[in-house]
Amino acid sequence: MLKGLFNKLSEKTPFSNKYATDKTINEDIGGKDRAEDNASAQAMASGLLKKFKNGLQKSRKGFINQVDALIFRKRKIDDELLEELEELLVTGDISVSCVTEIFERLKKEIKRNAISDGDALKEALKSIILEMVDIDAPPIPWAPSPYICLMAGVNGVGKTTTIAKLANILKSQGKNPLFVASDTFRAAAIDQLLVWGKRLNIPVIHHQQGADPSAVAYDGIEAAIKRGVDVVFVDTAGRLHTKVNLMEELKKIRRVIKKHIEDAPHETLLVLDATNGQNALNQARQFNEATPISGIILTKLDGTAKGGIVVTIANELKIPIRYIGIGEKMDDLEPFSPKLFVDALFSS
Ligand SMILES: Nc1nc2c(ncn2[C@@H]2O[C@H](COP(=O)(O)OP(=O)(O)OP(=O)(O)O)[C@@H](O)[C@H]2O)c(=O)[nH]1
Ligand SMILES: [Mg+2]
Repeated sequence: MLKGLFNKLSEKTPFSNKYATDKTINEDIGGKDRAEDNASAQAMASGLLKKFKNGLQKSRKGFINQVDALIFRKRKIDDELLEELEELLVTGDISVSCVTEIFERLKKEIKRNAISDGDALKEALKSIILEMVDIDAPPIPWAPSPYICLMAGVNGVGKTTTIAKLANILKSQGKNPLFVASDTFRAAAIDQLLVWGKRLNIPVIHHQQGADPSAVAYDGIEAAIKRGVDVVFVDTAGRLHTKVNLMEELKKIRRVIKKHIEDAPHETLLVLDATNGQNALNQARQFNEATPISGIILTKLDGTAKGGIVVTIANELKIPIRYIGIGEKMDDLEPFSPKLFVDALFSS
């Protein structure tokens, strides 16, 4: 079981690949070192589970507690229980079409008598949800250099803060990031990025408020090439005079970036606020129509009691969720691990 978890954690633990993760292999080959490595990796995994559990505390105490209460109050698995469960999942921000899919599968399991009690029902629900959030995608390679990440999303979702958190993770892995302040809509947006740059010792390419965002991006990529930086984060505005402008601006920024590097941006990461519920899904659809989104960062999961939005976003869009934001602190951004997410959500 741990093997899958290890693969998922590979971004966080770049050294994990070289270690055997199977307990029997460990014991057979012997080697105190390997056993110790495994123990420390297990400790890391359990530390992360704890972090996920804390971050998802509101959802665990919210809709998952209600699911538990329902299943164990009723005990008998009948149509009434299933109907109530359906409603609960929808109120937990799992979209109607996802809930329909979940129940088609659950009912099949019930029919073949694979589910006979509440525990089995909960386990089946957990494994269906795990499959739904587990979008198969190779990890972000963060190469070639400079690796260009365009950050998109409506205002207030956490783009700028997430850029800082991500850059902080990459710096700790020895990478050399650069910030580009293409949100020129508000002076405060440029200042905010400058403050993060100063705090993290990361250079910021910026113009004045009201400048052309694409021109800033052009200069930013040019500077990145000249300076030999590894990763570039292009911050963009979440609010312009109209939504059409916002999408057109993003397209223009992409075109301008391509003038320097044809394959760039290598990532277009859409930041979504988990507390926006179904609205987040609508935003994702709109952005994805305007410009191809390569990954999603779901912020503020700590602020919602309806963690089901993760299921909706992953399953409806089939775009990988790359990171989740679980707090306001610098280290409150974690690579999204489907297994850890589901384990944390359903844990007591
Ligand atoms: N609780 C919580 N707050 C977060 C998280 N991520 C970001 N925030 C907060 O959300 C607020 C908005 O964050 P910003 O990074 O300024 O959002 P933005 O998308 O850049 O906003 P605009 O520049 O206005 O488009 C800040 O107060 C952040 O601290 C998170 O994962 N959890
Ligand atoms: Mg911002």
